[in-house]
Amino acid sequence: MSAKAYLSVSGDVKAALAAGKPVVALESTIITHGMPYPQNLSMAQEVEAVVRAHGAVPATIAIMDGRLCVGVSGEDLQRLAEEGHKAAKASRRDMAALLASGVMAGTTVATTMQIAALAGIRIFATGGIGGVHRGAEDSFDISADLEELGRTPVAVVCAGAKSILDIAKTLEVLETNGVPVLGFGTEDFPAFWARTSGFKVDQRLDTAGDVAKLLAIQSDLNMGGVLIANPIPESDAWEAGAIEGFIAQALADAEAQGIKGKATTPFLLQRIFELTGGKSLESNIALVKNNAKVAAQIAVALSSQLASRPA
Ligand code: PSU
Ligand code: MN
Repeated sequence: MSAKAYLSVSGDVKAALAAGKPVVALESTIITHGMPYPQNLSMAQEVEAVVRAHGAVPATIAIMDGRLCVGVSGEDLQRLAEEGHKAAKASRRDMAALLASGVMAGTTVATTMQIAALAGIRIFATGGIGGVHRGAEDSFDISADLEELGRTPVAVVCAGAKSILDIAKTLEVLETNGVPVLGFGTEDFPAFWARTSGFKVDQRLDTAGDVAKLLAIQSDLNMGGVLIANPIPESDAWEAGAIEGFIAQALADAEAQGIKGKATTPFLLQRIFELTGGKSLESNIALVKNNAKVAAQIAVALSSQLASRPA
C-alpha cells in the first residue's frame, strides 16, 4: 500500500485541493499538549474561522482511529481537546505505531508537515516551532521539526521560536538543513511571546504575494520547507526581558523534576502558563490566529499565482 492509503481527507479539503483552491494545514499537538482545556478547543475553532475569513480552507491534521486525518470534524476537534495530555504526541518516529494501534495523537509541526505534504497541502500555520533546546550540547535534544523543515516541501508560518529554546543554535541547524528563514514584515527573527530575539532572519518579505513567489520557485527547485517568521501582534507582545524570568523558572523546575525528551516542551508551556497567571496563553492564542491569517493570505496568493501560470 502507499502512504496515501492511510489518509482520510475531509470533503471540503479534498474539493479545494482538486480545484487548486487555497488550503491551510493546522497542527494538533498545540491542541492536545500546547494549551489547557477548554481554551485549546476554542483556539482550534477560532483559528479555523480565521483561515476561512481570509479565503482559505482550514485543514486541521491529527492521527485518529488508525488514520492520518486531514480536516478533522468538529466532533473530532472536541475529542482531541478533551483528551489533552492523555493523547499521544506524534513525532515522525511514532507514526507507524500510532496507525497500528489506533491511539489518538496530536501531530507536531514535523508530522503535520509530513501529512500535509502527502495530502498536497503547501501552507501550514502553527504557533512556534520546536528547535534546539538550551543545553543541547549535553542532552542532544533537537526537535524533529528542524529535520522535517529540511526535507518536506511545506511552508510553515510561525511566530519564531520560544526562548525556552536556544535560538542561535536553532537558526544554525535550520541553515545546515537548507531551510530559508523569511521574516514577514521584519528583519528580526521573533521569539514567540516577544517580537524580537536579537537574531536576524535570512530575508525580509513584506507581502503575501512576495512570499508566494518565493514558494513557487522553491517548489520548482524540488526543495524542502520554508520557515516564515511572523511576529506576534504588538498589542499582545511581551517585552523581550519580561518573560525571561518565567522561562528561567520553568527551565529550573523541569531540571529539578527530571523532565526529559518529548515531555519537555509541553511541561515548559504548562509551567509558563501557571507562572504568568494565564497571560502567556492569551498571547499564544493571539499569535496563532495572526499566523493563521498570514498563512491564509499566502495560500490565496500562491493559488492565484499558480493558476495564472502557462500550462
Ligand atoms: N510550540 C508551541 N506550542 C506547541 C509546540 C511548540 O508554542 O504546542 C509543539 C509543536 O507541535 C512542536 C512541538 O512541533 O511542540 C515540538 O516538540 P519537541 O520540542 O518535542 O519536538
Ligand atoms: Mn525533543
